[in-house]
Parts: sequence; C-alpha cells; structure tokens
Amino acid sequence: MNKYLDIAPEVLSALAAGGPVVALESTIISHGMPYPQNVETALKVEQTIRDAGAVPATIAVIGGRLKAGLSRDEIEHLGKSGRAVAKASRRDLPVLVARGADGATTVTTTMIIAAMAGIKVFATGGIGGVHRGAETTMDISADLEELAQTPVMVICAGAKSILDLGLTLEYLETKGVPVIGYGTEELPAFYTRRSGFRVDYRIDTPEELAAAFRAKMEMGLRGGMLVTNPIPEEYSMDPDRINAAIDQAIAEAAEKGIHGKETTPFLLARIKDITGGDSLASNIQLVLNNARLAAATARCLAG
Ligand code: PSU
Ligand code: MN
Repeated sequence: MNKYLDIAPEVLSALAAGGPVVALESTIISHGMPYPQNVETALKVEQTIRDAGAVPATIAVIGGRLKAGLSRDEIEHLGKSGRAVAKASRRDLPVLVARGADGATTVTTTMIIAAMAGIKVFATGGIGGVHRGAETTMDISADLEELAQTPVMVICAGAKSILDLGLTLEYLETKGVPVIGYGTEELPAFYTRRSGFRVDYRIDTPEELAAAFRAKMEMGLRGGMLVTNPIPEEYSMDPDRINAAIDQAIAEAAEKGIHGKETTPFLLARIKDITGGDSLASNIQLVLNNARLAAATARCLAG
C-alpha cells in the first residue's frame, strides 16, 4: 500500500473481500455546498450507499495523509471549514502532503486516491470540463486529463453549463474517454436532463456499466469512464431559469477577474445564491441518485 495512504478499516475489509466500495469526493463538501447542508448531504450520501449494499469511502487529505474513508468528525471539519480548506487538485497533492496540510479532493484527486486504494467506482455531482471562453482563457479542468489516465468509473449528472459542453465532449473524445448516458442518448446538464448534445453510448443497466468498465480494464486501456446520469425528472429545474442564473454568475466572475481554481467554486456559490437555494435542493437529489447507481454498479463489478 502507498505509504501516504490511510484506508479506513471498513473500506479495507470490503476491498480485501472483493466487496463493493464507492468513492466520494470532498470538494463538493467544502466548496460545492454551504454548511450545514454540505455535511448533512455527505452523511446522507454515505447512508444511501450503505442502504444499497455497498461501502462508502469519502476521500480527502487530512493532516497530509491521503484518506480513503473519513470519520464523521473529519466530514464535519471539512464542511465547517468550507472554502478555508485547500481545494486539492493533482498539482496540489505534493505540497499539501509534505506540509501535513488538509485538502478537499476534486474529481481529479478523488480518482487518484481511489485508484491507489483499489476503488473502481466513484459517485459525485458534476465534473469540471472545458470552460466557456476556454479558447482565450485556456481554462480546462484537470478532471478531463484524470479521466484520460486513471482507471476509475465516475458517475455524475453531466456537467453544468458553466462549461462549454460541446468542447468538453470533444476533449473527452480526443482523450479516449467513453462518455455513457445512463438511460439516455443525450448528455444531461446537471440541473436539467437535456443539453442538446449526444453521448457516445446509452446504457440502461448497472450490469452493462460494469461489463463495459471491466472490458476496458481487462484490455489494458488506460483511463476511466464517464457515466452521466440524468437528474430525476421531479427534481430537474426550469432550463431558462437556471441558464439565466449561470449567465449572470459567469458575467460577475468576468467582471471581478475571478480566475484559476477560484472560478468553479465562485460560480457554484453564485448560482446557488441567485436561485435562492432551489438549485441546492436539486443538487442534493442528483448526488443521491448518482450514489444509488454507483452502489448498484459497484455490486455488479464485485459480484
Ligand atoms: N462542478 C460541480 N460541482 C462541484 C465541482 C464541479 O457542479 O462540486 C467541483 C468538483 O470537485 C470538480 C471541481 O472536480 O469542482 C472542478 O474544479 P475545476 O473546474 O477548478 O477543475
Ligand atoms: Mn480551471
């Protein structure tokens, strides 16, 4: 085992028995949602995974240790600290670990640590991607590069239209990342079920998700797989309303000169404020929905 990695006992025994484990990220806790809903959601997501017969492993960097599986206190600590905790992407891990610091893991670093621990399935809300205007800012999330190189299946609700969804799909195609629609031919756009962009393949069962991922690994093809699972209809938002909020948030970010790793957290927080918390309720539901699919898929991969 990697000398920097701590696997929680429950996670370790599940992995040793070849049982189903689902990784969860922590930037969604510290930077993606406000306190206390972030902590409540993180614990509810863990419970949802347990109820579905798998073991949750929330991932973070705590005191310089890479953690697969957090205690309640550690989740509470990340949730309370919020944006005061470093948002840890691939480039941040060396210094955070050497300093013994804390870090909230993005999709990128959650994939890295999950792969180190031997966890194959990871549930989250949304991934980073190619930002609108990337042709001049070059703002492309490290999440896309990680999907290209690290063997973890990421189950999300698509991506928010804070991103250029068309360019994000082009990038994933270039990097050889399969983009799957769960029960849909269309890429979901996080708060809404539709985006107007097609995914590569529609898959309708956890069994087939597991089979495709197993085939990818057994062929020795590098990288992960992106599963996009539409938000349940009853929680989806009005596209005009959410898109207006997103446009406003992007305009404010440009005005304020927000850039680099601050961009995504700024936009997420503004969208939540502009929509008066309705987007948060949808966000929580889609994460729970992804957790259920991830648990079912992890069980197929284990069985
Ligand atoms: N998009 C969301 N919710 C999130 C994030 C993105 O809808 O919580 C977080 C995830 O942790 C993701 C990270 O990996 O932001 C991407 O940040 P960046 O765009 O700076 O790469
Ligand atoms: Mn970026």
